[in-house]
Amino acid sequence: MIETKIENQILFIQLNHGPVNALNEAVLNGLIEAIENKGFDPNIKVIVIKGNGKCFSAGADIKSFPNLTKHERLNLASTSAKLFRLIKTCHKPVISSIHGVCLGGGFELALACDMRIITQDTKVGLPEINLGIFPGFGGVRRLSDMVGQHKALQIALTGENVNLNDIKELFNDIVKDEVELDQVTLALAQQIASKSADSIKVIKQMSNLDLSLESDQIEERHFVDIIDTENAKEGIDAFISKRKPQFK
Ligand code: CO8
Repeated sequence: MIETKIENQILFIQLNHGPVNALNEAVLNGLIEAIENKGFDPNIKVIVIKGNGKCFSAGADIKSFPNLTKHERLNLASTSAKLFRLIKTCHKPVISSIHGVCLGGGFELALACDMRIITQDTKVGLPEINLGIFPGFGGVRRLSDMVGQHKALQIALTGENVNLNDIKELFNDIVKDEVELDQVTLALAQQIASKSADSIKVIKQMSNLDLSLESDQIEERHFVDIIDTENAKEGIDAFISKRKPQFK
């Protein structure tokens, strides 16, 4: 259900649960396993998540809902929360590369990633309300933070597919088709992978912190330490010697 490959320090994770990459316990656990196993490997600098086949994901596996016991529903909720926390806390930036359909839990997964690139014809929305449930993978909270409560509420309360132009701030790029999606995703991942692993890790951590005094202190400590890394020595020396740095 989850396939992985590593190329040029990029971990590619593919959802492979046709026809619409519905998210069930096994798929979510597969994602957790992929990130836990390889997402902390010092040789990996970026993670890309993409759906195989016709879409990114149509959300949670609706067909499994009627048979889930209360215990299994609780497991599904806690597994998704674990995955989304892991995406935030792992040291690598996670890019979701989105095409076709990105609905419900699929959209919530994309929102939990650090960056998003999407094809212009992708169906995006939170249709859970049409099933008499709600976006239980943190989507309303994340969306409120990212596009404002007024837009998040409209999306979640109507269940309508969203015009991408109304939420374009969510995306690093909106591209023409899947060919361009793969090119633009790879170019971004490769560009990041050419940088220092130490800088990538700290920048990702900083992006999750607020502007409190405590966060200032964490940032100060990182700044003091990062200058001692081999990568910083290489980057600074390369600048002074007018050459291209070779980062690890
Ligand atoms: N789960 C299971 N099966 C699905 C899902 C899904 N989410 N979406 C589509 N399928 C199935 C269809 O039933 C169909 O199966 P079959 O061939 O056996 O009839 C097959 O996939 C293909 O679907 P369509 O024939 O409908 O194909 P289309 O290309 O016409 O449409 C769509 C594709 C747009 C994806 C359409 O199927 C659709 O709108 N699907 C529903 C999307 C949706 O409502 N998503 C929200 C799911 S609920 C959710 O994500 C909750 C998350 C939080 C849960 C928290 C729990 C703790």
